[in-house]
Amino acid sequence: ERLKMTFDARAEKSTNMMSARLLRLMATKRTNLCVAGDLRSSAAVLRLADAVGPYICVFKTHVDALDDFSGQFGPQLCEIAKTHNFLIMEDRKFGDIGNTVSLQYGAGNFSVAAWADLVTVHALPGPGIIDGLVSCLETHRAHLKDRACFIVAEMSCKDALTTASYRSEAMKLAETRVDFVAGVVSQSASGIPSPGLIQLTPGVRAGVNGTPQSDSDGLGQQYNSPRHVVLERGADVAVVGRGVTEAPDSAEAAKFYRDLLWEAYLERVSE
Ligand code: 5FU
Repeated sequence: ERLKMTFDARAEKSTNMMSARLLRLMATKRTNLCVAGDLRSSAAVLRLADAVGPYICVFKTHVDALDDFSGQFGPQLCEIAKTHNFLIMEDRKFGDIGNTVSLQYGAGNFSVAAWADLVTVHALPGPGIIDGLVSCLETHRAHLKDRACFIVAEMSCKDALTTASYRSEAMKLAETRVDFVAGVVSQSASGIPSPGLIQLTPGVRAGVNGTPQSDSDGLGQQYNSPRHVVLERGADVAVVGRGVTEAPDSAEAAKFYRDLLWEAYLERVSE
Protein backbone atom coordinates (compact mmCIF):
# COMPACT_ATOMS: atom_id res chain seq x y z
CA GLU A 1 0.00 0.00 0.00
CA ARG A 2 1.22 3.46 -1.02
CA LEU A 3 1.30 5.05 2.46
CA LYS A 4 3.34 2.21 3.94
CA MET A 5 5.99 2.39 1.21
CA THR A 6 9.24 4.27 1.78
CA PHE A 7 10.04 7.28 -0.40
CA ASP A 8 12.90 5.27 -1.93
CA ALA A 9 10.58 2.37 -2.83
CA ARG A 10 8.09 4.79 -4.33
CA ALA A 11 10.79 6.48 -6.41
CA GLU A 12 11.31 3.07 -8.04
CA LYS A 13 7.63 3.00 -9.02
CA SER A 14 7.65 6.54 -10.28
CA THR A 15 6.74 7.27 -13.88
CA ASN A 16 7.77 10.90 -13.73
CA MET A 17 11.40 11.98 -13.52
CA MET A 18 10.72 14.91 -11.21
CA SER A 19 8.64 12.92 -8.72
CA ALA A 20 11.38 10.28 -8.67
CA ARG A 21 13.97 12.99 -8.12
CA LEU A 22 11.99 14.59 -5.28
CA LEU A 23 11.26 11.25 -3.57
CA ARG A 24 14.97 10.34 -3.69
CA LEU A 25 15.96 13.79 -2.42
CA MET A 26 13.57 13.40 0.52
CA ALA A 27 14.94 9.94 1.34
CA THR A 28 18.57 11.04 1.12
CA LYS A 29 18.22 14.35 2.92
CA ARG A 30 15.73 12.89 5.39
CA THR A 31 13.19 15.66 5.15
CA ASN A 32 9.56 15.94 4.05
CA LEU A 33 9.23 19.63 4.92
CA CYS A 34 8.34 22.32 2.40
CA VAL A 35 8.63 25.89 3.63
CA ALA A 36 6.35 28.51 2.08
CA GLY A 37 8.34 31.74 1.81
CA ASP A 38 5.45 34.17 1.79
CA LEU A 39 7.36 37.38 2.53
CA ARG A 40 7.21 40.63 0.62
CA SER A 41 10.80 41.45 -0.24
CA SER A 42 13.08 39.40 -2.48
CA ALA A 43 15.98 39.77 -0.08
CA ALA A 44 13.87 38.45 2.80
CA VAL A 45 12.72 35.44 0.77
CA LEU A 46 16.27 34.64 -0.34
CA ARG A 47 17.55 35.01 3.24
CA LEU A 48 14.79 32.67 4.44
CA ALA A 49 15.58 30.10 1.73
CA ASP A 50 19.23 30.12 2.77
CA ALA A 51 18.36 29.79 6.46
CA VAL A 52 15.85 26.93 6.11
CA GLY A 53 17.63 25.31 3.14
CA PRO A 54 19.36 22.55 5.14
CA TYR A 55 16.04 21.29 6.51
CA ILE A 56 13.69 21.31 3.49
CA CYS A 57 13.00 19.29 0.35
CA VAL A 58 11.01 22.05 -1.38
CA PHE A 59 10.93 25.84 -1.07
CA LYS A 60 7.59 27.26 -2.17
CA THR A 61 7.16 30.78 -3.52
CA HIS A 62 4.45 33.26 -4.55
CA VAL A 63 6.56 35.64 -6.62
CA ASP A 64 3.55 37.76 -7.58
CA ALA A 65 3.38 38.82 -3.91
CA LEU A 66 6.89 40.32 -3.94
CA ASP A 67 7.11 44.12 -3.87
CA ASP A 68 10.44 44.17 -5.70
CA PHE A 69 10.61 41.13 -8.00
CA SER A 70 13.40 41.39 -10.55
CA GLY A 71 14.95 39.04 -13.09
CA GLN A 72 17.73 38.27 -10.61
CA PHE A 73 15.40 36.59 -8.14
CA GLY A 74 15.10 33.28 -10.03
CA PRO A 75 18.82 32.71 -10.64
CA GLN A 76 19.64 33.73 -7.05
CA LEU A 77 17.09 31.32 -5.61
CA CYS A 78 18.41 28.57 -7.92
CA GLU A 79 21.92 29.13 -6.54
CA ILE A 80 20.65 28.70 -2.97
CA ALA A 81 18.66 25.62 -4.02
CA LYS A 82 21.80 24.09 -5.49
CA THR A 83 23.84 24.83 -2.37
CA HIS A 84 21.31 23.23 0.00
CA ASN A 85 19.82 20.63 -2.38
CA PHE A 86 16.12 21.47 -2.50
CA LEU A 87 13.58 21.98 -5.28
CA ILE A 88 11.76 25.24 -6.00
CA MET A 89 7.99 25.32 -6.37
CA GLU A 90 6.19 28.43 -7.61
CA ASP A 91 2.67 28.05 -6.22
CA ARG A 92 1.18 29.88 -9.21
CA LYS A 93 -2.03 27.83 -9.37
CA PHE A 94 -2.36 28.27 -13.10
CA GLY A 95 -6.02 28.07 -14.06
CA ASP A 96 -6.62 29.17 -17.63
CA ILE A 97 -6.80 27.79 -21.18
CA GLY A 98 -3.73 26.11 -22.62
CA ASN A 99 -2.58 29.05 -24.73
CA THR A 100 -2.81 31.52 -21.85
CA VAL A 101 -0.99 29.34 -19.30
CA SER A 102 1.69 28.68 -21.89
CA LEU A 103 2.32 32.45 -22.06
CA GLN A 104 2.08 32.90 -18.29
CA TYR A 105 4.49 30.02 -17.62
CA GLY A 106 7.23 30.98 -20.06
CA ALA A 107 6.94 34.73 -20.50
CA GLY A 108 5.99 37.88 -18.64
CA ASN A 109 7.97 39.48 -15.85
CA PHE A 110 8.23 36.29 -13.87
CA SER A 111 9.42 33.76 -16.51
CA VAL A 112 8.45 31.03 -14.07
CA ALA A 113 9.56 28.14 -16.32
CA ALA A 114 13.12 29.43 -16.29
CA TRP A 115 13.68 28.96 -12.55
CA ALA A 116 10.87 26.97 -10.88
CA ASP A 117 11.37 23.18 -10.87
CA LEU A 118 7.72 22.71 -9.95
CA VAL A 119 4.50 24.70 -10.35
CA THR A 120 0.95 24.19 -9.13
CA VAL A 121 -2.07 24.11 -11.44
CA HIS A 122 -5.80 23.99 -10.89
CA ALA A 123 -7.58 20.99 -12.40
CA LEU A 124 -10.53 23.19 -13.41
CA PRO A 125 -9.62 23.72 -17.11
CA GLY A 126 -9.02 19.97 -17.63
CA PRO A 127 -6.17 18.33 -19.59
CA GLY A 128 -5.64 21.40 -21.81
CA ILE A 129 -3.87 23.15 -18.97
CA ILE A 130 -1.18 20.44 -18.89
CA ASP A 131 -0.85 20.61 -22.69
CA GLY A 132 -0.34 24.38 -22.39
CA LEU A 133 2.52 24.06 -19.90
CA VAL A 134 4.21 21.27 -21.85
CA SER A 135 3.88 23.18 -25.14
CA CYS A 136 5.56 26.17 -23.52
CA LEU A 137 8.60 24.04 -22.64
CA GLU A 138 8.60 22.45 -26.11
CA THR A 139 8.52 25.84 -27.81
CA HIS A 140 11.50 27.04 -25.84
CA ARG A 141 13.18 23.61 -26.12
CA ALA A 142 14.15 24.04 -22.50
CA HIS A 143 13.74 22.14 -19.28
CA LEU A 144 11.52 19.44 -20.81
CA LYS A 145 13.06 16.88 -18.49
CA ASP A 146 13.44 18.85 -15.28
CA ARG A 147 10.02 20.42 -14.86
CA ALA A 148 6.72 19.07 -13.53
CA CYS A 149 3.51 20.25 -11.92
CA PHE A 150 1.33 19.46 -8.91
CA ILE A 151 -2.42 19.48 -9.46
CA VAL A 152 -4.49 21.24 -6.80
CA ALA A 153 -7.11 18.59 -6.08
CA GLU A 154 -8.33 19.84 -2.73
CA MET A 155 -7.74 23.11 -0.88
CA SER A 156 -7.07 23.59 2.81
CA CYS A 157 -9.32 26.59 3.39
CA LYS A 158 -12.73 26.59 5.01
CA ASP A 159 -15.67 25.99 2.65
CA ALA A 160 -13.41 25.36 -0.36
CA LEU A 161 -15.36 24.32 -3.46
CA THR A 162 -13.05 21.37 -4.13
CA THR A 163 -15.76 18.77 -3.51
CA ALA A 164 -15.26 15.00 -3.41
CA SER A 165 -16.27 14.66 -7.06
CA TYR A 166 -13.97 17.52 -8.16
CA ARG A 167 -11.19 15.91 -6.21
CA SER A 168 -11.72 12.56 -7.85
CA GLU A 169 -11.75 14.12 -11.36
CA ALA A 170 -8.50 15.92 -10.48
CA MET A 171 -6.98 12.56 -9.49
CA LYS A 172 -7.99 11.11 -12.86
CA LEU A 173 -6.32 14.02 -14.59
CA ALA A 174 -3.15 13.41 -12.58
CA GLU A 175 -3.20 9.75 -13.54
CA THR A 176 -3.61 10.36 -17.26
CA ARG A 177 -0.84 12.97 -17.36
CA VAL A 178 1.87 11.43 -15.15
CA ASP A 179 4.34 12.53 -17.83
CA PHE A 180 4.12 16.07 -16.44
CA VAL A 181 2.33 15.60 -13.10
CA ALA A 182 4.59 14.84 -10.13
CA GLY A 183 1.87 14.96 -7.52
CA VAL A 184 -1.28 16.47 -6.08
CA VAL A 185 -2.09 19.14 -3.51
CA SER A 186 -4.57 17.50 -1.19
CA GLN A 187 -5.76 17.23 2.39
CA SER A 188 -6.11 13.45 2.31
CA ALA A 189 -4.66 10.42 0.55
CA SER A 190 -7.87 8.82 -0.61
CA GLY A 191 -8.01 8.10 -4.32
CA ILE A 192 -4.43 9.04 -5.16
CA PRO A 193 -3.96 6.65 -8.08
CA SER A 194 -0.26 5.81 -8.10
CA PRO A 195 2.55 5.28 -5.53
CA GLY A 196 4.74 7.52 -7.69
CA LEU A 197 2.48 10.55 -7.14
CA ILE A 198 3.47 12.81 -4.24
CA GLN A 199 0.88 14.30 -1.88
CA LEU A 200 1.65 17.89 -0.90
CA THR A 201 -0.39 19.08 2.07
CA PRO A 202 -0.55 22.74 3.20
CA GLY A 203 -2.32 24.00 6.33
CA VAL A 204 0.27 22.77 8.83
CA ARG A 205 1.20 24.49 12.06
CA ALA A 206 2.22 23.30 15.50
CA GLY A 207 2.01 24.79 18.95
CA VAL A 208 5.53 25.87 19.86
CA ASN A 209 7.03 26.26 23.35
CA GLY A 210 3.82 25.37 25.10
CA THR A 211 1.62 27.74 23.09
CA PRO A 212 -1.53 25.99 21.91
CA GLN A 213 -1.80 24.90 18.32
CA SER A 214 -3.90 27.45 16.41
CA ASP A 215 -6.39 25.88 14.03
CA SER A 216 -7.09 28.87 11.78
CA ASP A 217 -5.68 32.26 10.75
CA GLY A 218 -8.83 34.39 10.69
CA LEU A 219 -8.94 34.30 6.87
CA GLY A 220 -10.18 30.77 6.31
CA GLN A 221 -6.93 28.83 6.51
CA GLN A 222 -7.33 25.61 8.50
CA TYR A 223 -4.34 24.14 10.32
CA ASN A 224 -3.48 20.62 11.38
CA SER A 225 -0.47 19.41 13.33
CA PRO A 226 2.57 17.93 11.55
CA ARG A 227 1.88 14.48 13.03
CA HIS A 228 -1.76 14.56 12.01
CA VAL A 229 -1.15 15.46 8.36
CA VAL A 230 1.46 12.73 7.90
CA LEU A 231 -0.19 9.94 9.90
CA GLU A 232 -3.90 10.64 9.42
CA ARG A 233 -4.05 12.52 6.14
CA GLY A 234 -1.29 10.91 4.11
CA ALA A 235 0.89 13.97 3.53
CA ASP A 236 4.18 13.12 1.84
CA VAL A 237 5.40 16.71 1.79
CA ALA A 238 3.94 19.07 4.40
CA VAL A 239 3.89 22.82 3.70
CA VAL A 240 4.62 25.18 6.58
CA GLY A 241 4.45 28.92 5.94
CA ARG A 242 3.79 31.23 8.86
CA GLY A 243 4.70 28.52 11.36
CA VAL A 244 8.25 29.16 10.18
CA THR A 245 8.20 32.75 8.91
CA GLU A 246 6.61 34.15 12.08
CA ALA A 247 8.93 32.24 14.41
CA PRO A 248 11.71 34.24 16.06
CA ASP A 249 14.33 32.03 14.39
CA SER A 250 13.25 30.55 11.06
CA ALA A 251 16.11 28.02 10.85
CA GLU A 252 15.30 26.72 14.33
CA ALA A 253 11.61 26.52 13.44
CA ALA A 254 12.32 24.68 10.17
CA LYS A 255 14.47 22.18 12.07
CA PHE A 256 11.68 21.73 14.62
CA TYR A 257 9.08 21.02 11.89
CA ARG A 258 11.49 18.83 9.94
CA ASP A 259 12.09 16.64 13.01
CA LEU A 260 8.38 16.26 13.80
CA LEU A 261 7.44 15.52 10.18
CA TRP A 262 10.25 13.05 9.55
CA GLU A 263 9.53 11.18 12.78
CA ALA A 264 5.88 10.88 11.74
CA TYR A 265 6.91 9.58 8.30
CA LEU A 266 9.20 6.95 9.87
CA GLU A 267 6.33 5.87 12.10
CA ARG A 268 4.03 5.61 9.08
CA VAL A 269 6.32 3.35 7.08
CA SER A 270 7.56 1.27 10.03
CA GLU A 271 6.62 -2.39 10.61
F1 5FU B 1 -3.27 24.83 -2.46
C1 5FU B 1 -3.07 25.42 -1.31
C2 5FU B 1 -4.01 25.21 -0.25
O1 5FU B 1 -4.99 24.48 -0.38
N1 5FU B 1 -3.75 25.83 0.93
C3 5FU B 1 -2.64 26.62 1.13
O2 5FU B 1 -2.46 27.15 2.22
C4 5FU B 1 -1.95 26.20 -1.09
N2 5FU B 1 -1.73 26.80 0.11
C5 5FU B 1 -0.50 27.61 0.26
O3 5FU B 1 0.27 27.10 1.33
C6 5FU B 1 -0.74 29.08 0.57
O4 5FU B 1 -0.81 29.82 -0.63
C7 5FU B 1 0.48 29.45 1.40
O5 5FU B 1 1.55 29.79 0.54
C8 5FU B 1 0.84 28.16 2.12
C9 5FU B 1 0.32 28.06 3.52
O6 5FU B 1 0.85 29.05 4.34
P1 5FU B 1 0.60 29.14 5.94
O7 5FU B 1 1.27 30.40 6.32
O8 5FU B 1 1.27 27.91 6.52
O9 5FU B 1 -0.87 29.14 6.16
